[in-house]
Order: sequence, then C-alpha cells, then structure tokens
Amino acid sequence: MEQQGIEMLNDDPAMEAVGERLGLSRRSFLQLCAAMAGTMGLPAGAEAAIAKAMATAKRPSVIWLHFQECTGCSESLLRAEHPTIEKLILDVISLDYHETLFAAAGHQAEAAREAAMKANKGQYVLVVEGAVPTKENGIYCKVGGKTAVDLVKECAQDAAAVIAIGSCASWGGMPSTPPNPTGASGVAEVLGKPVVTIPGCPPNPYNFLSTVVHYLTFKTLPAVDDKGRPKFAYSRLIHENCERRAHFDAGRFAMKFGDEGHRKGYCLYKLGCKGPETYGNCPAILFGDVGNASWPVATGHPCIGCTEKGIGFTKPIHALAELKTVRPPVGYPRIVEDQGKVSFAAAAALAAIAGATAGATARIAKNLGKGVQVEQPPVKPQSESKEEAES
Ligand code: FSX
Ligand code: SF4
Ligand code: F3S
Repeated sequence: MEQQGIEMLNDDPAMEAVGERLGLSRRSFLQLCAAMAGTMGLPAGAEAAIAKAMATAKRPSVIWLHFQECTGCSESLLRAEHPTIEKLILDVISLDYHETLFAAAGHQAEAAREAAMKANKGQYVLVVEGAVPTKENGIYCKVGGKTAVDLVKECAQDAAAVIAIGSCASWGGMPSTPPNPTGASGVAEVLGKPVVTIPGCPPNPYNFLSTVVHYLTFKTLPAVDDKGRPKFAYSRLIHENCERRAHFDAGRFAMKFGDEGHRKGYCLYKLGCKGPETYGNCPAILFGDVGNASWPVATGHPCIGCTEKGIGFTKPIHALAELKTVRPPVGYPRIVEDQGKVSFAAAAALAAIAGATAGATARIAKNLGKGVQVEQPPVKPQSESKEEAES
C-alpha cells in the first residue's frame, strides 16, 4: 500500500467520513491509527496506511463460530460502555455469521453461513471462539447437526485466515482443565496447522482489533510467537509491567486474602499470582471501561495465567509461579524485546483513544505511572526477601 504521511490525510474528506461513522473527530481517528501502528511496532508511515485502509478498504467477511466456551470473548468485545471498541470492530469487519448475535435461527442461520462462505470463498476470515471437543468422535459439541470438529474443518477450508479468539480456542482453555473429559482442544491442533491465537479468558478486545486492522491494512496477519500469539501483545511478562512489582522486588507480599498486606496492595505472588510466568499486555492496556483497577491484579486477585498454555486452567491457582526474572531489570523501560518490537506506551494510548474519554486517558496514563500508594513497612534485607520469594 502506498505510504503517505499522516499529516497529508488531515484534509482528506474520507478521514472526516470515517471519523463520523465511528463517532470520533478526524483528529481522534488519526491519533487512533497512529497509536495502533505504535502498538503493533510498525514502522513510520504505517499509521497513514492504516487510516486509509480503515477509511476505504473493503471490510473482510468474518464467519464467527462458537464451540465450548462461555461467550465471554464476544461479550468483552461488545459490552464496552463507550461508543468504541464494538463500533470499531464492527466497522472494520463484515460480521456475516455469529450465532449469538444473529437474528436468524436454525436452518436460516446455517444457510446464511453457507451463503457467506460461498460468496467470499478464499477471502473470508474465520474466527473461532471456544474449544473443540475431540473425544468420542466429537459428540460433545454439535451445531446444526454437525460436530465442532467437522464444522471447524469445513469453515477453515476456504478461509483466507483463521483466528482463534480466547484461551479455549487457542489451546482448549477452561474446558480442557484436567482431566479434560471431552478432549477439548485448540483450533490449531484440530486443523493440524498453525493459526493466530488471541488467548485470554476473555481476551483483551484491543488485541483482537489490532490484529484485524493489521489484516485489513496489509492483507497479512501480524508476526506471532511459537504459540501463535501476536508478538505486539504477548512479548512481555505480566510481572514486568505490574504496578505491584516494586513490592515484589522489596519482598512485601500479601500472605492471605484480606490480610494487612493484601489490603495495602502488596505483591500477590504468595497467593499464587502467575504474572512471573505469563505473557500478556493486561497491566499496560487494562480491560473495559469500568474505571481504575480494571485488570485482575489491580482488583486484588492474582493473575491466573489465562493467556498462557500450561499455566491457566492447568496449574493450581495457589501454586507458586516459576520465577523467570527474580531481580528487577537493570533499567526501565526496555523498548526492544527479544520476541519483538513493542511499545506499551502506544498500546496504552490506543486503549485511551479507543476509550474515547478524557477519563479513560487519565486512567491509563495513571496506570503507566504505576501508582499504588501504600504505607511502607520496614524493609527486609535483600537476601532474606529473595529467599522468601523463592520459598
Ligand atoms: Fe469464555 Fe470465550 Fe474464556 Fe473461553 O473467552 S471468557 S471461557 S477464553 O472462549 O467465551
Ligand atoms: Fe504483580 Fe503478580 Fe508479579 Fe506480584 S507476582 S509483581 S502481583 S505480577
Ligand atoms: Fe489473564 Fe493474568 Fe491477564 S489472569 S487477564 S493473563 S492478568
């Protein structure tokens, strides 16, 4: 796509029109595009390509399947209070089949899916929400008389791209919790080929939006890690960006729910927080529009590792996380991560603009400042704290 400076788009009437469609000023819309480009670690000029694509590109047809899950993935996309994330997503895709949102039912719905697949053969994006049960020939989940195994294979056959949204579709997630009675599996495993995964239970809608916008703009999906997760969102440990990290480093831990340390906002490692072994951008971009503290650790609950296969829904909630980094990094912040180039400030800016309110912006800016104000107890010697952390 032709690269064009974003300032040249200021006078482009198409930018005004797309802004109106989304309920954003032209300036906010262009800021959103710049933030999205930054979030994905794209080179200079990409923001203009994104703006042009969002304004003019044909929206890709999306077939959205539901299998073993709670529909939290769809809910998290659609329940934002501000006129933002769902508007943005529904503006950049043409949602041609979605069992929860469809007005049609029964044969009508199945006919609509088949018609959309035929009309957009080789060009539609298949989004799968939920795990695929594979035991007993897949009888534990059927839609319209077909097993989930058969349906996902049928729909993937002519898809241009496949995205597994949520932990269930990514590797089995919650339904695959041992002993996994239904053989709940991820989409890649069932199809026998890699797919892009956006894990999280539910996943953060901004990560899905950025992935779709990347596809819309460049006709390719973003670079992924060995678990199929976009590197722009899953290349940092939760622990690296956690607002309680200073307490971890100083050896200040909550030992029980509701104890003094818990009430003071100390580190949740001893309560089983899996932040030290879980990759995700939750502390940087937060969730939803509920105000401050809108990510698990900020509410006082340990991270359960919901974005990490082998941790979330597998490792006991109270078990201690494996420490990949015991000591604080030498300097903050690290800009270039070995798994990919990301900018968490840009990720936060994206969330702020998509939040579309000054309140949301302030909330995210505050989070970047990592301000958990607590009274400081006597500091233990470093060696003692480290032993405690490792015990
Ligand atoms: Fe629920 Fe989605 Fe969790 Fe799974 O999200 S929020 S059980 S990841 O497939 O609906
Ligand atoms: Fe935050 Fe959990 Fe790490 Fe403590 S262990 S600093 S609560 S991510
Ligand atoms: Fe999940 Fe942990 Fe983020 S529980 S939502 S990966 S903070």
